Amino acid sequence: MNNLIELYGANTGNSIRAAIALEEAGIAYTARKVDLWAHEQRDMPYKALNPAGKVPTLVDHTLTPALVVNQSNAIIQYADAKAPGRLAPMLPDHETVRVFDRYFFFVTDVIAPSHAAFFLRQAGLDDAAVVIDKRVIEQLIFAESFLTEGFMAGDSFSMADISAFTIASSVRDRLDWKSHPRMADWFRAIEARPAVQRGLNAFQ
Ligand SMILES: N[C@@H](CCC(=O)N[C@@H](CS)C(=O)NCC(=O)O)C(=O)O
Repeated sequence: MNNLIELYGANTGNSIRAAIALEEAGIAYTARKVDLWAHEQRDMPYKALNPAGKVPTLVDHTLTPALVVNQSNAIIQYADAKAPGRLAPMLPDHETVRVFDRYFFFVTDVIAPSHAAFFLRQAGLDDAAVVIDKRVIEQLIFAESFLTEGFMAGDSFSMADISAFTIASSVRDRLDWKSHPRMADWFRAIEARPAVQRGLNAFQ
């Protein structure tokens, strides 16, 4: 618990991704639950912190003025900057670049289309959503080829595993795990990490 760093969020992939990053980086914070069903994200006082009315939001009161971060992936990069070496290698070398390369693969090629499919489904455009969902699964399965050294970007846990894990969790019922044993082993190993478990439970 640390009231100096607050993470506002709900039990959704975007918030959990941010919580896992803080946990894995060893950054103390207080989780503040935002009730999406009660539309708290769209009302004051939360909306003053996040004008888009979305979760998560991180507030770091150790800085003056307080630092406010609204994007889950920017929170991951904040955690990496604050605790160097935990979510990506410290040196700007080949390994570091590979971590960012893989991390952005999940952010832009898997998570972003998954959000698009969600909005299409909400708009009743189910056929279009199915096409995008199929692409999400295909891209995720392609990522099994990244797992040559055990993790998504080499032989150590990194932010690439965080982004991959939250999106894989959200489609876990639609993945043919038996046909992708390396992916299944990786998923089990990431899910079993104590910091990941704490992040998964941050907004329960
Ligand atoms: N790109 C943002 C997306 C945030 C987002 O879409 N959050 C959803 C929950 S997963 C939300 O707050 N939805 C509530 C709403 O739209 O009212 C991020 O990665 O943080």
